[in-house]
Amino acid sequence: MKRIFFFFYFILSALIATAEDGYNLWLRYNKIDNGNLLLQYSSRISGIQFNNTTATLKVAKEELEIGLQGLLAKKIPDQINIVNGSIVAGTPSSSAFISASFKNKELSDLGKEGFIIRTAKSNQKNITIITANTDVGVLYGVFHFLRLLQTHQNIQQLNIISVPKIQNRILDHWDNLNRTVERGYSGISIWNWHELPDYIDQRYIDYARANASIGINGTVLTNVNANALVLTKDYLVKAAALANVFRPYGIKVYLTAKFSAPLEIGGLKTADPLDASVQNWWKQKVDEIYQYIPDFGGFLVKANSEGQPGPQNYGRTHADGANMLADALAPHNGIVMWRAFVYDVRVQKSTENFDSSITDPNAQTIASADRFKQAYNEFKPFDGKFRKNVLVQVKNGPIDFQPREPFSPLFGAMPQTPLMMEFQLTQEYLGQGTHLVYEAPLFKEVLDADTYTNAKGSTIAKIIDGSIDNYSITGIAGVANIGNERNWTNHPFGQANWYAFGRLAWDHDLTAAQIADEWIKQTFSNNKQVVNTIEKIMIASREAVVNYMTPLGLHHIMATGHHYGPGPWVDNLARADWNPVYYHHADLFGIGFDRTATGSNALAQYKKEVSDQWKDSNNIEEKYLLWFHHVSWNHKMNSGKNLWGELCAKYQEGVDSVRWMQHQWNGLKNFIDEEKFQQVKMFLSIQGKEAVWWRNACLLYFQTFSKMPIPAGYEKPDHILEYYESLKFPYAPGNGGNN
Ligand code: GCW
Repeated sequence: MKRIFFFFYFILSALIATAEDGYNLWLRYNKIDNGNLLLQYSSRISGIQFNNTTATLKVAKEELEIGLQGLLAKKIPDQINIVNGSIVAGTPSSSAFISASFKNKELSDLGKEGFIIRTAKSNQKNITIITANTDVGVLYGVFHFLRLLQTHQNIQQLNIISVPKIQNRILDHWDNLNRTVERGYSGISIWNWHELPDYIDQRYIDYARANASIGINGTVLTNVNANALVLTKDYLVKAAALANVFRPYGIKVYLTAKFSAPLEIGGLKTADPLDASVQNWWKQKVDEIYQYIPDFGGFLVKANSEGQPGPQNYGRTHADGANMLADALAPHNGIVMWRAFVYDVRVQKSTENFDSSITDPNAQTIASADRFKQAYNEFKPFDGKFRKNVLVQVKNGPIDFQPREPFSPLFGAMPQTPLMMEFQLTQEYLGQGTHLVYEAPLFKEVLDADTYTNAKGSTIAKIIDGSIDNYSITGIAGVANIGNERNWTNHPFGQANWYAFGRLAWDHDLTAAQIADEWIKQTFSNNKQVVNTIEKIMIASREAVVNYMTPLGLHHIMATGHHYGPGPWVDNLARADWNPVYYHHADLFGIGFDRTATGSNALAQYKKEVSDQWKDSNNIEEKYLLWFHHVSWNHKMNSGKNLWGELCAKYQEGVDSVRWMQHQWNGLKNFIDEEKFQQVKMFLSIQGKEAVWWRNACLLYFQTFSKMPIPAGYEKPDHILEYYESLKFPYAPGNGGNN
C-alpha cells in the first residue's frame, strides 16, 4: 500500500515539476540541463559574499540565492572570506572589498543604474564581481548574471559594463479602478484596489521582480482615460502600498492625472491652468501625494483627446496645461508625461460640471485636416515652451499602433522638448489576446528609422535617448499587456513583448533576434532546435500579421469599438476619422490615402530626405505605399503584378505564414512541456482561422471596387461579403468604450 502511495506521489510530483503554467515568466531558474556546463558553473560559483544592508540589496541577494539554487540545484552559502568561486556583490558602501578594488571614476561612469560584472583574481582566487554605484545597479547586475546562466553563456572571462541608454523605462497600465483593463486581453487588472492597501498579493512582488529583471523602472498604475478618484486619499493610500512593494526593485509609481480633477474632487469651479486657485489646488494635491509616496514619479496625462478634458477647454494650450502640473511636481523632482495622442478638437463635455463652453478657436481648421497631421500641428509650435520636467509622449506612428506605421513625424521635429516613445505591448490591433505576434521587429523598425533631423543617421533611437538633441531627461513607455491571467499575458508569447520592451528600453542596440534568443532560452529551453524554430516563428510573425490584416500600407481597417477583426466597410461612425473608409479611400479608380502635395500633404511634416523617399508612388517602399498614395488598381508593383494582384498575394502570404508557424510549432511537441505546447497550438489555430477571415473579408470588400477576380491559384473565400459584414462581437474583450 505504502509503496503504491509513494509511486503515485512520485508520478504526481514529476507531473507538477514539468507542468508549466507560465507564471514564472522568464525567471524559471530550472536546473541547468547540460552536465558539462553545470560542472563549469559549479566550479565557478562556490558561494556569495553579499552584505544585504538595504532593502534593495536584500532583494538582490535573495534573487541571486533563489536563482543559483534553482540553476545549480544546490544551496549557495554565504562566505565571509573570499575563496575560489566566490561571487562578490555590492556597492563601495556595502562592500569593503569593492570599495578597495574599484576606482571611483570607473563606478561613477555607471551612473545611477549601470553595473559591472567582472571575472577577477583576488589572492590567486578566481572570483566574479557584480558591482555598481547604487544598490539598484547591483540588482540589475544580479539579474543580468542570472540571465547569463539561464542562457548558458560562458562565465569564465566576464567583463560586462552595462548602462541603460534611456532614463525612464515605464509600463503604462490602462487599468481602471473597477479592474477592467482598456485594451486588455489578459483577464482583469492585477491591481486589486478593493483589497489594497492591506492585502499584498504575491503577484505585486513578482511583477516587480519581472520588471526589474529587464530594467523597467516605472509603472503608471492607471488608465490615461483617467478617473480623478485615484487622486483622493483613499486611493493614494492604496497606490502607496504598491509603491512600497516596488521601491526595493527600483520601480517608481506614477498616476494619470485627470485634467478636470479640481472640479471633480476639488470642489473648484474651473480647471483653467492659468487660474491661481487651480494651480494652488494641484500644488497641494501633489504635496499630499508625496506625503504618501515620497518617491512618486509624476503624472501621465491624456488631455483634449477622445473626450478627455484638457487646457483647450479654457482656450489654453498643451504647454499651459503641462507646465502647471510640472510646476507642482518640480519641487519633488517629479515629471509630467504629456501625451501627444490628440485628435479631438471639438472640446467635449466629460463631466457634469465641466466647463465646455469655451472651445478652441482653431477647432474647425484642425478638424478638417488629416488626423495623421494633428499631433505635429498641435505640438510642434510649442517646442521649447515646456518646463524642464515635461516629456511629450508620442506614439510610434502618426495614427494608432497599427501593424505597420511610418514613424511619427514629431520625432526629430522637437529638438527643445524631450520626446518620449510610446509603444503598445497589448495587441489592440495585432490580434489581441490570441495571435502570436512578436513585436520587437516592429519596435526596432521604428527605433532604427532615420528622421534625418540633423543629418543622415538621426535615428529615432538617438532622438529619444537624448544623444541628438541633448535632452536632459529621456523616456520610453510601453502600454502593458499584463492582467491577472495565471501566465500574466494570456498568450504565452505575449510575455516576449513585455520582455523585449524592457530589454530595448535598456539597450536599443540589441536586435530583435538577440532578444528572442534570450527570451526563448529562459522561457522554454536552450535546446538548439527549440531555440532556432521558435526564433524563426517569432521573427516571421510580425510580417505575417501585417500581411493578413493590413498589407502594403493599409491601416485602421479594424472593426468598430473593440477593433477585433476586419471592418474595412465601416463608414457610419460619428467622426470621419474613426471610419475605416476614411483611411483606405477605396474607390473604382484605386485605393490608398493621398498624403502627398496633391492630397493632405502630411509628407511635408517629414524632413526632405524622408519625404523624398516616400513622395513618388513608383519609388516608395511598397510596405508604405497606401499610407501615402492613392493608386490605381492597375498600378504596377515591383513583382510585376498589378496592385490588386499584389494585394491578393499579400493577404494569401499572411495566411500561409500562419500555417507555416503552426507546422513549425507542431514539430516541437516533444521538446515543450505539454501545457504550454497545447496552449500555443490552440492559439495558433485561432490565429490561422482569423487570418483566413481577414483575407476573405478584406478581399471581398475591396473587390467591390477593383472589380477584378481573385487570381487563379489562390484560395477562394468560403462566404459572401454580407456574411463577413454581419458578424458581431458585442462582448469582445478590451473594449474601453471609445471609438
Ligand atoms: O488606441 C486608442 C485606443 C483607446 C486608447 C487611445 C489612447 C486609452 O483605442 O482605447 O485609450 O488609443 O491611446 O489614448
